[in-house]
Amino acid sequence: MKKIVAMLAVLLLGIIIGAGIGVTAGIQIEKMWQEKQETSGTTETPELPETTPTPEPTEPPELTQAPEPTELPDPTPTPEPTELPEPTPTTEPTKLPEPTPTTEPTKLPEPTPTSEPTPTPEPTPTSEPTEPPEPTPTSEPTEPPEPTPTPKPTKLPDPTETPVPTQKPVSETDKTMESGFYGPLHVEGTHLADAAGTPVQLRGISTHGLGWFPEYVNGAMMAQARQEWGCNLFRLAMYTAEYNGYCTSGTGQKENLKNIIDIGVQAAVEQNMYIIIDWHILSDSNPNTYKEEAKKFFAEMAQKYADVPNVLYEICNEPNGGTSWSSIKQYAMEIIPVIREYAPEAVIIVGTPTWSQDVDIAAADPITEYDNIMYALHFYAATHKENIQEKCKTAVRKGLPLFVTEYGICDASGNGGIDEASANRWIDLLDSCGISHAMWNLSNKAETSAMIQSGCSKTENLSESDLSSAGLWFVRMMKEAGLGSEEWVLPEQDAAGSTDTGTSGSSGQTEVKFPAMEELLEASDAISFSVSNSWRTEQGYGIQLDVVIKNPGNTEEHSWVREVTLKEGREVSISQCWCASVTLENGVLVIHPEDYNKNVPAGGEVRGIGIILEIK
Ligand code: IDC
Repeated sequence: MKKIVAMLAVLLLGIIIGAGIGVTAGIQIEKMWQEKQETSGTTETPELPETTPTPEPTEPPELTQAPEPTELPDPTPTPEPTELPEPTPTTEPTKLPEPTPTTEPTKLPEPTPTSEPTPTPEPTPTSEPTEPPEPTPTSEPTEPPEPTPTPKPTKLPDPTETPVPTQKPVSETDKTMESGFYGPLHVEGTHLADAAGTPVQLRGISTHGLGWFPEYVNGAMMAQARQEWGCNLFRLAMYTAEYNGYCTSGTGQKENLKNIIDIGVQAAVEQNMYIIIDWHILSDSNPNTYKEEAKKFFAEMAQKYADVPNVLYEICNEPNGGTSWSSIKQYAMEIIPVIREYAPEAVIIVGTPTWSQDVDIAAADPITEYDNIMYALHFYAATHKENIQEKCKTAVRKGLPLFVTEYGICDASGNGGIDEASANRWIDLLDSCGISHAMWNLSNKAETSAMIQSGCSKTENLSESDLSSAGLWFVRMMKEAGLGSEEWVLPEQDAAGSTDTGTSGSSGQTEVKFPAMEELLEASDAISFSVSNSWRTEQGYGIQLDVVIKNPGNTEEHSWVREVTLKEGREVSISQCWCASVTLENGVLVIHPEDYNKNVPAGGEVRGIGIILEIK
């Protein structure tokens, strides 16, 4: 009998030890967070617990074999005539074939053109007649075109109920390592807030796709972003359907990607940063495309990081291709409860229609069933200007909590010219509303939005000369916000509103302006053009025209049409257009209206039409 009791005891002990080992890995990150809680207030950087299942950080998933061969020509040459009123150019007008294979030795080629029907949000006109300048209950842009002359000042007129803070809520305390991290966050009114209800604004950077550039997700890189640049936010952009995407690449890659996320989350805990896990839909347009995968993924993430307050969940990067808000909402209503089951308070960010630009539409019909929900607003400063800022203001006035989880200071292709003036206006607006933001992208890809020089192969410990113009702008912006280390001595600012070529994604580029629009076409009293952006392409120029249709007559004009004969001497083709349809035949541009802007009152105008031409 004694013998039996003794054997049972041994058996029991064995089971307990076994179970203990089993759960150890699972609770490591929670432990890290708890340990940090106990030691908070110090700036030391504790060692990561040795037992955490850290995957090889240096091993980018299968990235060695294919040195970027001849980059495929732009993956999205097909215009997308269907979607209106938001123009939907699907090309990346400024995206050149990757010119420098040497700079991305380890990268794999870009996804094939066919797989990316709609990678780039459209360049949009700088003023959009179809957007109401003032918030209106209807989100449909059917209003008569109304010129929206000047950009709004950065201070919003006080919204009805929810006050918009007019200054950076936490700029002073942000400066130190201990601060800038506020523990678990929640959403109050239009803001993120800490437990005491103090508004919190997060600022930082987004990775490029984890499948392309996993190597920048490492502790040292994130420590630098935090300690030297002042970032308290890091976004992990995990494409679902593009190259090495989560839903299109098989089980091994899924594990790779989750490992990279885990490295990021651990480093974020270590560095007192917040981190966004971004389900980066793009060519898959509608988040419902991979909804079941998304549910599984977010269940796993929320369970794993249930007690890690650093983690925010972004459930669909940029719905596009005409995906409606109601369709996004349906998706959100299935994903949110999955996350909530494990992480009941976690902040969840929902993408909005038209590449996360139509926050005004979301504001008209927000998700009311759950707390701590925010809405993504994305912009690319050289493309998206007052019209999208109006959407931002409209949404904030209606009390919608926004999060700019992605923005660029170049155009919507991620390439092209930098528009610093527009970028600064955007940042002023965000800061004046206390809206958190993350800049696209931390990589050395040869594109303007990449923060690192394409010739730089470092993945940590970057210096000034390793940064591209976009990277330098970012560090400068953070410094000007009172963040970032004084040790960063930045080169003189580029010429204000400088336009980079985008061919190298780096600094030192020369300004590119299309020499003379008058050589190409001429205005009349019925139509005028202005160049809102231009850039060099391999064979010539890309030029973005803002078009104004005028009616010099005394009677209202119905279903207007304009024909403009191009001057000889240049080979011109239409790359994109919006808010009108445009054809080019025998050297004549023929411009037809859309339904909503087909009438021009006597002496009036139609604005907001944009055309991108390629010129050789
Ligand atoms: C771009 C990358 C580019 C990549 C492409 C894939 O910068 O290197 O080839 O995606 O389609 C977004 C998207 C983001 C885009 C970025 C620039 O969220 O994935 O990245 N952009 O086009 N929305 C607006 C712009």
